[in-house]
Parts: sequence; structure tokens; C-alpha cells
Amino acid sequence: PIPIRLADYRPSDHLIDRVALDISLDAHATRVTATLSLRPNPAGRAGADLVLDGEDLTLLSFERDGVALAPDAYTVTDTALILRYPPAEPFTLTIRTQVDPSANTRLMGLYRSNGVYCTQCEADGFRRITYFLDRPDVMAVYTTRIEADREEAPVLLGNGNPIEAGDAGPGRHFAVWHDPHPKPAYLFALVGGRLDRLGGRFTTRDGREVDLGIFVEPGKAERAAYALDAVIRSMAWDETAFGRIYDLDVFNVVAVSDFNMGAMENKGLNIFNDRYVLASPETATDADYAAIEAIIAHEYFHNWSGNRVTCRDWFQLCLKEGLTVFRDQEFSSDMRSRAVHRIGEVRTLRARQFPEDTGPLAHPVRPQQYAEINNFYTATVYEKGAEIVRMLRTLLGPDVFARGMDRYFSECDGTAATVEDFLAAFAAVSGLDLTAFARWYERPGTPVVTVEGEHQAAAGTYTLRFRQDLPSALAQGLGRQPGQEADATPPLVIPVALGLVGPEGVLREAVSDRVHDGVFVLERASDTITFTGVPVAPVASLFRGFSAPVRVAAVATDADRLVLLAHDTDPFNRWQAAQDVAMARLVADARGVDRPMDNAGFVAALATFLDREALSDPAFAALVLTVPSEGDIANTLGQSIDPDAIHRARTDLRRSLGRGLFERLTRLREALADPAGSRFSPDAASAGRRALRNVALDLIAGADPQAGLALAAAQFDAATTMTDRLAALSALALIPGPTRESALSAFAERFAHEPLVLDKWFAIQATIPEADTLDRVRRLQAHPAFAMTNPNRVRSLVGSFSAGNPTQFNRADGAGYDFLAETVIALDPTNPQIAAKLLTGFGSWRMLEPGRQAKAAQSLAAIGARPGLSRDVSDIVGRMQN
Ligand code: DPP
Ligand code: ZN
Repeated sequence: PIPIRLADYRPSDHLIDRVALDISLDAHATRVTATLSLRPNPAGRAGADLVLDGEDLTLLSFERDGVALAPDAYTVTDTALILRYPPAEPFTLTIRTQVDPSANTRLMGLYRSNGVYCTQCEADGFRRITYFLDRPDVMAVYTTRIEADREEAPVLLGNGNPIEAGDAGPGRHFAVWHDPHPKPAYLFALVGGRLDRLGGRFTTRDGREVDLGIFVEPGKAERAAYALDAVIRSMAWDETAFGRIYDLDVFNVVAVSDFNMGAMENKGLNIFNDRYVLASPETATDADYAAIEAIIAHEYFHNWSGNRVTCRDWFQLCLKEGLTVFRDQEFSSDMRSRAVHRIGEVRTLRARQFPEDTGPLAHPVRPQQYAEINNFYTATVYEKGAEIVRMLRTLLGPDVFARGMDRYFSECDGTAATVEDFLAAFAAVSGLDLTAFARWYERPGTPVVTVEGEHQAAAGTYTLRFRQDLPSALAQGLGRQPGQEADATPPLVIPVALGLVGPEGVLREAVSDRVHDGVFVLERASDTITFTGVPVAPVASLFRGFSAPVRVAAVATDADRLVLLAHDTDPFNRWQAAQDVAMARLVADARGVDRPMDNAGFVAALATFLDREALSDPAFAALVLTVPSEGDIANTLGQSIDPDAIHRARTDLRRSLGRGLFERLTRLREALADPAGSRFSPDAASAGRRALRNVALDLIAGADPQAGLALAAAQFDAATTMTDRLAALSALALIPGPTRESALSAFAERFAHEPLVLDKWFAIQATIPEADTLDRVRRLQAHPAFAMTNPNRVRSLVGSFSAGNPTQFNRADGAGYDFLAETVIALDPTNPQIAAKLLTGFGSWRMLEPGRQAKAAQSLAAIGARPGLSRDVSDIVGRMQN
């Protein structure tokens, strides 16, 4: 595919000021009449042809200013409707097209999900509804009339405010929606269907009464209560935290079951994957509740960061996504425990973004080119994009940062903006030159910061030497010649939040003139700072709160780390210290180092920690006790990965910690049990108690499978929440035998009519680390509840296998790779977006040991050799093989 380049951006030659749509819904022949008010763009090329984007459309008629155009005045191609010699004055086009929503399996444009008409237009789905200038810098005011069969679609929803509704002939009715805020086409949406509504109200700070509606499948309205509550809390929070006020009279959220993404921020009409709306204690885990809260907030916050201020072009995707992830993370941190949430954010970043940044799909947060934009909705754009915004706040301080945000929103309101516009707002309020900082947007790869500390006892000083590097493989990808020095690229601006910790706690007298408000800014390739007032050898607590998205290479002993676990004031680094101690063992074990490391000191430190803190902060304790994942270990090893060795190492450590803490964990589970008759609450504190109970169960089962089996089976039978039931089932899933199989059957029977719960059942089975799992996954593909047409099903079975089962996906015989390749090839013709996403399961293949690498290369080659691949899949497979 031919890439589109940021450097080639130029403004549209034409603009569209107003759009009137008249859409008559029909299962196979939906008719769309689009009336577009156009004019030449003064910033464009005068006299240029008008090229309207279009895909899978049947053109019925085409008029200019009310007159049918002669056939030789325009051209229709597979991807465009081209009007030659368009007028130099404003003009109106009326375009009638027909589309078939039932045949739309790509789930882009207008399609049907369980009989409900719905749309998905980001990034470029609007062109599958009508011919249009389908680019985000063309912003128009939309009025949409929707007509449908009254029985089939009693509910008709559009963007903006409802202005009219009524009869439209026998059995038909209509509704008209008007959105006064100019918007790009990707924010267009409509919904028509039989849906129940859970309603609510919110009064904005400026006195607007907003009608809230969550629309779900009939009979499920009560499962929307938590989502509605999250909408109300999001609206209130954005007013106080960012001064952002809602700007329409209605705000609707619709849950649909077939959806490529998590959710979509269409103006006033957010459309959601139902897994991020529907929740009840029996069907949703605590993690599900947290995800619903976060995604409801995320889409709502887009109303300002994305909709009021949108993106000039898709290269600027991080402008709305990175910023909005940052905003939803802040919201969740305020709603929950900030420290616990931060650890969760970093675990996600390391699990998803770090491998991406190290592998063949690495790209800058703002890419310079793309062949298929749908492949850039990535952890790098989203999560690393959010980390850049967070670094900006760390560098500027919260007050200046808040002023910069206000300035950005007010200066750019109603415009399609760029990363430069965003940074300019902060440069203006701070007086700082942010040119060097902006390199974070351009530079792919995870920087490595190497730190060495040295204590000068006589002088009472402590020196820290820093060096930053980009891994060389990546640097070569950036055009650097092999052998060229690493520091040939200009350095990044890296905020290092840090402090010194003594054997008994914080060293209050330690100061350095390079450290302000606990932050040292590393701006050069290497730098040295010195603290005075350090009479004893300290332990440096570096990158507190994970102040920059880097890997840290620092020499530290177990003893140092255990000092941090016990005494650091930064909860993130206390957790990190425990992870580092665990990781040192896991890495040594997975590398086959002969002499196993002694775990006694680690166990003793964890025991002390649990005795002091487990009951006061169970959520944090649960994280401290969680052994790093197999993915984490693989990322730390970095090359010649043998997933079986990693699995063995993790199993060994889990067993050893479980044995060492057995009595305590058993007592903890009892101490944390719910009092009889207590009612479920999804709040963070209650969830934290469940989390610690279930981590304890996991370690107990790791130490003594028979004891674990009994406890898990009892918990499975008695569970009143999905969190507890699923944790029990996960523990059982690791212990082969009849108890596991009967629990799996019981679960399937109990939730036979709950597709979202069966997703969990598919996922658990797909991640069993045993040799016959691949056969099980193949059998499950034939299960009546599985459907290749539904993205949630595909993700839960196939995606869980490839992304969540390292030993079986990476089987030495290559059968896991063959299976993924087959599935990608099978899915590509119907839903290329999901096929391409699945294919990223191969993202870390170059880190594997040579035998597996060869097998993965064969599977990738087999995919690449298929004729007629979608642009989505051929883009990924091509980059993967590079
Ligand atoms: N709906 C996706 C998101 O909010 C893309 N905008 O991230
Ligand atoms: Zn988003």
C-alpha cells in the first residue's frame, strides 16, 4: 500500500459548512439524501476538482443547485465521486445514495448489530454512508432526519438535540436531530432500533439541564445503572478538574453488541461496545466496573478533547487520544486510589506499549506516515501519548499546566488542531521553549536511562550519574548507520522524580540544586547531580510515580530494594521495588542460572509488609504480591525468549512465595471475607479486598494445588459476585482434572444466555498453559455461542490465546502461529480491522529464540502471500516482516 505522509498535508480545496441528511432506514436498501453546502477553501487550490470520498455506495442521483448533473460533469470510481470544474462560488450538492446495512460486516459506516441500526465513522467510515470530504479538518453543522419502520426501530437517535418527530406514512416514523456545533464527519452517528432507556439528569455549572439516556437491549436497563452514574460523575469532574462544561441539552449512550472498538465519542451520541456499559454484580468483575467507569469518562471527555477541539489530520490522533487517556486516568485516580491506579496504568503501558515500541510495529506517538490509519489506534498513540501529557504537567507544575490546558481549549475551540497548537498553549503560559520536549512525539522506541549512584562518606555527599540511550536496533531504523554513536540523536527531555531514602526512611537533609519539587530534568545525553547532607549511604528512589516512559537500568541489590519497599514515601516505587526483587529471580531462573537465588529475605520482607499493611490497603497489597507476568519477564529478557522457561520460572517463584507466606495468606483470606449478608458494592475499597483475597488464593494454589483446588471449588460454588466466581475459576483452570472441567461446564450452563460472561469463559480456557489448549480453542470455535462476526467473541477466544497464553501460542512446533494465521486469513474478507488487530499478536516475534522465530516467520510469510489481502492486514504483515 502507498503510504500517506504528514509532510504532504495540505488543506482541503473545498469546505462544507452545512449538511442536511435524510436517511430512510431499511435492512438492505437504506436511502441517504445528503444536501451539502460547499464553497472553495481560500487556503486551498483555486479551481481544483471536487473529490468526494465514497466506498461501497450506490449512487442514485446527483444534483448541483437543484439541477441534475450531466453524466460527463462527474466521475464515479471505487473510492470517489469527482465533480469537474466545481463553481468558484458557494454551491449546493444533493446526492442520493443507497447502502446495504445488513451486508456491512466490516462494522464501519452504517450497519446492524442484533437488528439495531448503528454507525461507526472514525476514522473514515462516513464515506460508507454518503459521498463526502471525509477528513477531520472539514467541519460542518449537521441536521439529520432519520426515518424508519416504527416496529423495527421505535428509538431514533442522532447527534445534537432532537428538534422534531412524527409519522412518516404507514408503519413509518421519523425524528430530526440538529447539532449546532460544527464537527468533522467522523463524529457523525445515528441509531435506530428497539432499545430500553435508563434516563437521568445533570445540571451543568452554567445552569443547563441535560437529559441523559443510556440505551440498551430490551430488559437490560438495570445493568446500565453504573454507566449512568459514571456519566454523571464524569460531567461533574470535568467541570471542576478541567473547567469543561457540557454543551447540548441531551447526552445519549447506546450499547451495541457488535463493535470493533471499545466505544466512540460521537457528538452527543456515544456508541459503546456493550461490554463497557452493562454491569451487574453477578455478571461483571471489579475490573469490568473500573473499565466501564474509565471508558464512559474517556468518551465523555472527548466532548472537549476531540470534539470541540478536533484533529487537523489523522497524524494528530494522539492530540485527542493521548490527552483524553490522560484525562480519564486522572478521573479514575480521583475516583479510586491514585497510587493503585498509577500502578495499573504502568502495568498496562509495559504490557502493551513497551513491546510495541521494541518490535517491528514501533512508531512515533505522532506517526510520520501510514498506509491504513485504523492500524494506528495503538498503545503508543494512546498510552504513551498520555504519558507525554503527564510529563508536561510534571515539568510545568500543576498550576501552569492547568493554565496551559485552559489556553489550549479556548484558543483552539471550534478548530481542527495540531500537536504544535497544543504545545504552543503551554509554551505561551510558561514562557518555556518546548522544542526539545516535542521530540517525544517524533521519536519511536523506549529510551533506556542508566543511573549510577556513589556515596562520598567523608563529604556527606551522594552523586547520581545519568545517561539516556535509544536502543540501537531502533536507532538504526531511524536512519542511523550501524556503528554510529548512540548519542548522535538529540536527547529527550526526561523528568526524573526522585528522592533519597536512608536505612530507616527519608533523608530530609539531602538536597541538590538540580532538583526542584522532587524533580530533576535530564535534558542532556548524560548528566550528573550531587546531593549534600547525606551522612549515610542512601538508596535512590528513581522515577517516582513512573515520571517518564523509560526503562531504567540501575544497579541495585535486594537489600536496597527491600529498603524502598519498607521505607519509600512513593507508593509506586515501593511496588516497583518488590517487582524488581521478583524479576531478578525470574530472569535468573528463566536464563537457567545454575544456583537458584534464595527467596528467604524476600519472603520475610513481604511477610512484614503484609502484617503491617495488608488490611489497611488491600488493593495495594494485592499488587505488591502479584508476581510479574510472563509477558513482563519476556520484555525484561528482551531476546532469545523461550516462553516455556519463563513459565517454569514464574511457576517456581509463585510456589516459593506461596509456601513461604502460606499461613498468612490463609489467615488473610479469612480476615478479608465479606461479613455474612453484606451487600455488593463496586467501590475501590471493596474491590481491593476482593483483589487481595484472590491474589492470596492464587499463591496458595501455586504452593499447594490440592489445597488450592478445595478453596477454589468452595469459592466457586459460594460466590455471589463475578469477581469471586471468576477468580475461583481462574485458579481451577490451572489445575487439570475433573473439578476444573465440571466447574467450566457449570459456568457455561449458568451463563448460557450471557454472551459477555461467556467471553470470560472463552478467555479462561484459551489461556490454560497446557499442550491441548490449542485443540480446546479449535473446538470452542464451533461452540454455538462463538461467532467470527462478533469482535468481542473473536477477541475473547482467539485474542486471549495469542496475547494471553505465551507458552501455547508460542508452541515450539509452530501450531499456535498457524492457527492465528488461519484465523486472520479467514476473518480478513469480512472484518479487516479485527483481522489486523489479531495479527499484531505476532508483534514480538523477533524477540523469540531462533526455532520459534523461524516458525513465526513462516506463518507471517503465508499470510503475506495470500492474494487479495485487505489494506489493514497487508500493512501489518508488511511492517512485521521488515
Ligand atoms: N472511540 C475511540 C476512542 O475513544 C476512538 N476515538 O478512543
Ligand atoms: Zn478516545
